[in-house]
Amino acid sequence: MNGLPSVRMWRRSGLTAYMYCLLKCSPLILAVAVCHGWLFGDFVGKQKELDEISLWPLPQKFQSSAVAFKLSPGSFQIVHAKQSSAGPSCSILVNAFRRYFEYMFGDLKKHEKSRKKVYDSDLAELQVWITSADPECDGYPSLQADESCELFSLPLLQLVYRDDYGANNINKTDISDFPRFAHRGILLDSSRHFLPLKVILANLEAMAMNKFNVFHWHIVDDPSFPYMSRTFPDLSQKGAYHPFTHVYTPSDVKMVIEFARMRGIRVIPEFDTPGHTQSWGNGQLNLLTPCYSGSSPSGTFGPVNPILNSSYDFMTQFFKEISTVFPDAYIHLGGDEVDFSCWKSNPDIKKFMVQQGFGTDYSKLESFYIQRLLDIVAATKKGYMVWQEVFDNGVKLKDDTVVEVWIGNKMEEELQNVTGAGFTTILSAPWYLDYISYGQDWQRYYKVEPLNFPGTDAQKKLVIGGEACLWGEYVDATNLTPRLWPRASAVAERLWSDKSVTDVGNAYKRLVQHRCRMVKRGIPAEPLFVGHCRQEYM
Ligand code: CP6
Repeated sequence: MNGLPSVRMWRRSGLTAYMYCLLKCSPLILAVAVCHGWLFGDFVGKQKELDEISLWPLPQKFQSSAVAFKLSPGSFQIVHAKQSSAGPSCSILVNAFRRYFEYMFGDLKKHEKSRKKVYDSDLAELQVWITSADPECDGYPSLQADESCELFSLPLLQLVYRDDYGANNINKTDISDFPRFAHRGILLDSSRHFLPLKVILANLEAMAMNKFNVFHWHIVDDPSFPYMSRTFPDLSQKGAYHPFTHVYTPSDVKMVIEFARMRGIRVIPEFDTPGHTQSWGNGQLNLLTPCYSGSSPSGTFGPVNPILNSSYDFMTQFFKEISTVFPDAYIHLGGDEVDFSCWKSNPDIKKFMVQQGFGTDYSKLESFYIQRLLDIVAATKKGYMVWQEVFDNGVKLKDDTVVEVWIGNKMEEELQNVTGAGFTTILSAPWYLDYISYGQDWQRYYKVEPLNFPGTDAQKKLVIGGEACLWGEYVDATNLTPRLWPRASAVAERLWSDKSVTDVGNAYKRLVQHRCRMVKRGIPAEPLFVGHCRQEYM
């Protein structure tokens, strides 16, 4: 330890990891930290020029030298440092060591794996030193997690390349890194089409490779209700596309949350009300507003019925369950796109409007509902996120509410208003990845500058990040992954790297390689343009 430069390092999920890399060939001890996402893949093609090292997203600072070491599976290992506060029982690290070892060497041929001879230039081991408390590492990632890391010498894998002889090489590199924004999310929609567990897990893996740290799970919506509720089993029994095959059981949900936790990813479920709730009505009698045609019910239903106490009793029980199933401190409550036509048709609602003095302003009724819902959820000790309409309608929000700005026109004005009112906000308006067009639309996502709106420094600080949204109308397991990647990678770099990282040409070169790394790891990420990967898909 003595004589080493002081190292401040890796914190994910409340962990600080110090990684030391011991060289067998010399008494010199090199300090190394590994952040997830640095640890994968090999370079495509022959890469010797340092400026071709294709890190994605680009670290805040890094410096590479021409000094190269060999990595071979027979002589290299990842271990806990003696000083580490996390022991062999730290599930996150044990899991990560295994994963990264596999990424590094998994594809080597048998004879390469079993090479006995050790060379002087071989790296012997990587020591991981955790300095924070939590030795079991059984916590969950959070918005407050410090994800910064500083590392000396040898961050791995993305820096690993095959030389002309097929051996793994790694250049001595120092990296100092931290995210520009704390909330870097992907929205997936499992209601328009059911997304099999496997697809969700594969995309969590891709998210980790791109340093995304929030899975915004738009789990239910109008077309189907795949979330299996313990309290209200009829919701999925009657509201899912199929009651057994197209549902997320409690153990499925647990698996998603745990798989995400291992990768430093938060799972924020969205249960969108009062609109977008058609499927809820199948399994919960009297929850939705009956629409009228003239003086009689038409047989169709609208948003959640905001004038019945039973609606609020239901929400109380339902969100009590949700608050225990999902460990994250936040739940997304939706509140977008409420269609007033059904409310307007219903005589009981009209009467209630008069009683409450709402006149004909149905956004007041919407706010009345949301206000009560927010109070219900606040009582479960959770924070909440909402779509921008909730703020626009003047609902009174708790101080820690996160307002998601999704409407494309007047986005700057909205950011100005939301932050001007003192609320934290995330941006998804420029990153609707369900919209596709010919050509390299990733560049459009890449060029967005989230803080490009009029406001004070204090206001800009309230923008805590953004989300790439892949709504599910035209997306299911067959096309989700290639439609999302590497297009979402552009958003990943915008939210992670420094504001000054804007060179599209340079990004293109790195992203081409990063995309090949994803392909190599079995993620069918689509090509950016003409070209090839050394290791093609399948
Ligand atoms: N579903 C839900 C959607 C959308 C929203 N909420 C949506 C609206 C407009 C576009 C894309 C998606 N499909 N529940 C809005 C947040 Cl362009």
